[in-house]
Amino acid sequence: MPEPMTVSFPPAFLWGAATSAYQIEGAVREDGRTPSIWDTFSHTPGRTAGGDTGDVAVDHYHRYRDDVALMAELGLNAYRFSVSWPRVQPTGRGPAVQVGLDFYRRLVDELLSHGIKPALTLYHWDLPQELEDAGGWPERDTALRFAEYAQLVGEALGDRVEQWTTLNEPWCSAFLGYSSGVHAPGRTEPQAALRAAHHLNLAHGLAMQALRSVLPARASVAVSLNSQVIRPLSQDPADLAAAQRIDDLANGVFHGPMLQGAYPATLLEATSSVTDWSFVLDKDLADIKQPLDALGLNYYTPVLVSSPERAPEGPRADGHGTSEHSPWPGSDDVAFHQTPGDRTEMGWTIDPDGLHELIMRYSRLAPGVPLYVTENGAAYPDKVDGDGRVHDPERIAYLHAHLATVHRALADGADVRGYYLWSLMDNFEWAYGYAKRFGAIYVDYETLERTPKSSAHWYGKAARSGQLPPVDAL
Ligand code: GBH
Repeated sequence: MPEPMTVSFPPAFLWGAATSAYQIEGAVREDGRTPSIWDTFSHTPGRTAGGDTGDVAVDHYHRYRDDVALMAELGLNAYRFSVSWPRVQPTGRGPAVQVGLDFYRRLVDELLSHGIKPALTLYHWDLPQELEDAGGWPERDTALRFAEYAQLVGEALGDRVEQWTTLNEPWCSAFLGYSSGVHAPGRTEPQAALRAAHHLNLAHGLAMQALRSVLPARASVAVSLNSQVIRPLSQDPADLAAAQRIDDLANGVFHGPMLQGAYPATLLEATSSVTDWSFVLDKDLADIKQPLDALGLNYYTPVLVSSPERAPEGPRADGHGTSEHSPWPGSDDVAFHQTPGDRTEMGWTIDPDGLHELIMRYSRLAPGVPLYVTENGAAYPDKVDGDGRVHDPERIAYLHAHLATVHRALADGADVRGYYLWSLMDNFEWAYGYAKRFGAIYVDYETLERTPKSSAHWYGKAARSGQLPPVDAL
C-alpha cells in the first residue's frame, strides 16, 4: 500500500468555525434588543419550516462561555461570529446601547483568553425592523445607517478585534430577501432587489471607510461573498451566455464595483428591462471600491445553467426554494439544472473542485488580497447513538474533501489564510428552521445540551496538528 501523503497547512493557518447572531443567540427581547427583519419574518405564519423562530435559538447569548470553552477544548484557533445590529443600535439610528456592546466585548474577551482569534461580521442579515419599515436595503439611507453602525461597533471593539467583515453574503440579502422572498423581509420585487444589491455595495464601501477612521492600523477589514460557481451545461454559445448572465447576478454585481470599480456592462445590459440603474450615482462607485485587507469566500455547491432550449425535465433546481419568484432578476430565460453527484440533506451537490475553482478565480480577481474560506460545510440528519455519541462520517468526508482542495489551491499559489467550518453548532437554518443541522456540535433542542459530533473531534485534530487526518481517524 502506498504511504498516504501528509497534507500539511501553513503554521499560521486559521482553523475556525462560523456562526451568526440570529441563528444562535436567542434572547431576542433582552437588554433593549428590538426586532430585526428576521424576527418579523419568522413570526409570520408560513415563512419558516414548522413556524420556527430564533426566539431561543441555541441560547448562545446565555451560554457563550460554555460554547467558547468547547471551541478551546476541540482546538479551534479562530471563531467567526456576527453582531446583531438591533442589539447594539435598536432602531438602526442614534447612539449605541452599552449593554448590547458589552455582550460582544465579553464574548471577545472570552475568546482571546482561550487563544481563539475573533473574526467579527457586522451584518449577517438581521436588519433592524425600523430600517425595513423605512424602505430597507432598496433605500440609499440604509447604506448610510450601516456605515454609522459600523463606526459605533468599530469604536467599541476595535481595541480587541483584529479581523473585521462588513457584510455576509450580500447576494442572499438582496436576492433572497427582495426577489425570491424566501428570506426576510420576504419581498418579491426584482427591481428593488437590484437596488438592494447596489445599496449593500454602498453600505460595504462606506462602512470600510468608517472602520478605517476608527480602527487601529493592524486591523484587517474584509467582506464575505457567497461567490457562486456558475457552470454552463455545454460550451454552446447560448449556454455560455446563460452562465454569463447568472455569473453577473451572482458575483459580478458585487465584485464588479468592490474590486473593479464598475458594474459589468453585460449585467447592466441583461437587466435593462428591470431597471435603468439610475440609483447608481457616479460617486458611489468610488465609495464602493475600497482596498480590501482580505476577502472571505463562502462556498457550498456549484450552479449549472443552460439556455431555455436545453431546460431539464422534472423539478427545477434554480434555488427558488418554495417561492414562485426567481432570485435572478430579468433571467426567466435561463434554465437551471441539477449538478451531478452526491448531495447533502439540503439537496446541494457535493463538489469540492468548485471550492478550488472559486479560490483560484478570486486569487486572480483580487491579486495580493489574502483569502479566507469564511463558510463551508454540510447539513446531515445526524443520529445520536445509545451511548450519547453523534456520528457523522458524511460530514467528515465533506470537510476532508473540501480542505484537501483548499490545500491544492495553496499549492497552486493561492494565498488562503484560514478556513471556517459552517457551523460551529446546529442552529436556526433560516427558512428551514431547526430541521437542517449544519453543526460540528450537536444541539439537543429540548435541553439545549451540546455534544461534539465525530466531525468536531476530527476537525479539532486537524486544527491541532495543522494536517488533515485520514477520514477514519478519531
Ligand atoms: C449561508 O448561506 C449562510 O451564510 C448561513 O447563514 C447559512 O446557515 C448557511 O449558508 C447554510 O445555508 O440554492 O440550490 O441554488 C448559503 C446560501 C447556499 C445560497 C447555496 C445559494 C446555491 C444552491 N447559499 N445556494 S441553490
